[in-house]
Amino acid sequence: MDRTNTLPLFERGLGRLKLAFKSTLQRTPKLPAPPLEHLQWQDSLMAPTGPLISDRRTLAELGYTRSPHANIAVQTITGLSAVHGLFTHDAVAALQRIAADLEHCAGDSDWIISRRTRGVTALSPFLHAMMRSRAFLLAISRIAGVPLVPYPLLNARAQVNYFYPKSAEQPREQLGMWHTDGTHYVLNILLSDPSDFIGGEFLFHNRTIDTFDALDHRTFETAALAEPGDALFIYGSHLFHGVRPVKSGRRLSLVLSFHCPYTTEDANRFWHLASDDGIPATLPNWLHLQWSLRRNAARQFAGLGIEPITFEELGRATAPAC
Ligand SMILES: O=C(O)CCC(=O)C(=O)O
Ligand SMILES: [Fe+2]
Repeated sequence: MDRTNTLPLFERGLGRLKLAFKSTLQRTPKLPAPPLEHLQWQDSLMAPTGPLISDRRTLAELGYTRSPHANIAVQTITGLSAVHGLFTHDAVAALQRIAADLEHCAGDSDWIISRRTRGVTALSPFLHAMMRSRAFLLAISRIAGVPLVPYPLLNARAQVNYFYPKSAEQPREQLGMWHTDGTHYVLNILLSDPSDFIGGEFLFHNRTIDTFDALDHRTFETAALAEPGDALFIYGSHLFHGVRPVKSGRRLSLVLSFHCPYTTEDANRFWHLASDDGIPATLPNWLHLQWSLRRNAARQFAGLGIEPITFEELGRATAPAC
């Protein structure tokens, strides 16, 4: 990869603070009503044979020696995993349609991803039901190596990203800057057919975050996303990643975040959220997040109306209660 293809790095420190004030002043107007959906989530929309994993590296294999969770071994947590055939063709078609319909709620910004619709589980009953399905959560938990629930904060739970090439109407380059996510467990699902766009590669740095250098491409890899519906699962708070500009066609993706209810650690920081949502909206969200993270696992699963997913069910030793 040559230098002209280098992605910018998302603001840190003071830059993120400035963005928080800018976002406070530039709140987007109230969103239009979401489109009506005729599609309903059913567990049969997941491939009966389960997904095929073409690449799995634990956090230990990425170079981490200490686990971000006091009660879970670093060798068991997935750092990245390339996931194929998680959904049936019908499910991918449904997700593509929902993502395309949700674009009328999308906003443009200077944030990591320039064009996206956030909080999509609140806008789509299909996505809402999918994220609360025990079968779906169990499949993602198996990929992650730890039991998962949907991320408690609605805005950060699910988003659809839209990437187009530069044009007269859209002179700004749309890309996903180099960044780490504000959430730990993140499933990045490519919805467009890779043959329908040029560029838009999902890049990641294949080592720990403290070894990241945006100008040193030797540790960068491209995720193997070959079909619509293919996904890269990442421990997003500990893996630098980004999406290169789309040169032609369009690229849509669905990004879902999860939380391990047997842990209380969370990667999100007030200023990370505020740089996205502005300060006033972040205050109540932040308090709600802190309260949610402190509920025990049994209550978190009960809140979803499903039987708890356990470490034993994933073939792992129990994590100490916390
Ligand atoms: O669009 C993608 O494939 C991933 C984007 C991403 O990293 C994010 O939304 O945090
Ligand atoms: Fe990301």
